[in-house]
Amino acid sequence: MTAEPQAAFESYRDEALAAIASAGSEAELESVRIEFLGKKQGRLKDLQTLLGKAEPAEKPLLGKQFNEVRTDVEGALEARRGELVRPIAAVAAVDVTLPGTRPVIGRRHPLSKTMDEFKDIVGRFGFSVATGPELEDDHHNFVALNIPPVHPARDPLDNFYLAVAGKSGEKVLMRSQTSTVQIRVMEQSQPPVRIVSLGRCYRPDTIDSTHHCMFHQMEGLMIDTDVTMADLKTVLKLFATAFLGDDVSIRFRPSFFPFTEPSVEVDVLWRDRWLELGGAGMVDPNVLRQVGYDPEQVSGFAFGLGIERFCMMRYQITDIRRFFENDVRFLSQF
Ligand code: FA5
Repeated sequence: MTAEPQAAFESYRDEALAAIASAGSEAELESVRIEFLGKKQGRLKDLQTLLGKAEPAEKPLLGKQFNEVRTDVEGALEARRGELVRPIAAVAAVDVTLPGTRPVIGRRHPLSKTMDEFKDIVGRFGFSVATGPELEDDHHNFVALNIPPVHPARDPLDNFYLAVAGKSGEKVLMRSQTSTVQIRVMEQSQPPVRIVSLGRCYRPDTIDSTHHCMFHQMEGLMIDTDVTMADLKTVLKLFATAFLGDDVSIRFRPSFFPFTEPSVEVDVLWRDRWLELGGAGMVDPNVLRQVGYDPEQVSGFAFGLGIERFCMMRYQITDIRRFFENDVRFLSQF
């Protein structure tokens, strides 16, 4: 038997095993595999050529040796691959739901915390939470709230309209108040009703330290057989006291909203200052009729409070714009 193929097998195996052992990454190992085990070209192909040229009588033994060498190299390659991928497998086994070991940078946004607290407080008064869409049609944003197409009350609320029409071809706009949810709830349920709805509103207001074009409101609605302004004042006083922590006073100032009659602005006396909380009033009989309620049988109150303003009071934040700048130095204080 010629020594040439056997020597070639040996040096192939030694070089391959050395290259496999020194491969430091999966990518390097793949290059080694292509060089030593690649099917189309490479060192294994050369050995096969050598085998093909051997004497027929030598071929069975040489073939056996060739297979042993190849199996050794393949085995070493797989073993090395296992070592290289093990760190990733170890990462996969980490329970990502466990608390991290590094200090956490993220916090709940002060507005989210405020909204959660609002829901807790009114939940204790028996109000459940309702939701409604932020993209509204003209009917829910205006008409059902007693604001017909030519009504001047539209002006400050006429809002950002979408270029795309709704399902029935109606104009769609970003809601300008959460009062839209009053209508949606009453359309879908019969009295008694006792809900709040918290969420974003949009208005073409000039942005300054107390106004933004996007802000949050909490709407409240209570409808029953005998609801009065006294109930409204009691609920708002209890609410403000629960949130602000002191025995606060509530003040109603006469105002106008097309969907309540009478309507009021609500102020709270807190730390010797009167601060505006929002608007409120007794639900207008026209609104009740629109949703199929009988104003002779039921009455109710509604209120809409600005969430940012409450949150600013509580945490002594002087500029509403801070809420939406996502500055970690600001957010990490809460
Ligand atoms: C309303 O939006 C009425 N829907 C409230 C209401 C509900 C009245 C139910 C009657 C019955 P008003 O426009 O006043 O009312 O807004 C209510 C509160 O939202 C304001 O007091 C203020 O706290 C907040 N708000 C209004 N506009 C902005 C704005 N651009 N930026 C920040 N907060 C605002």
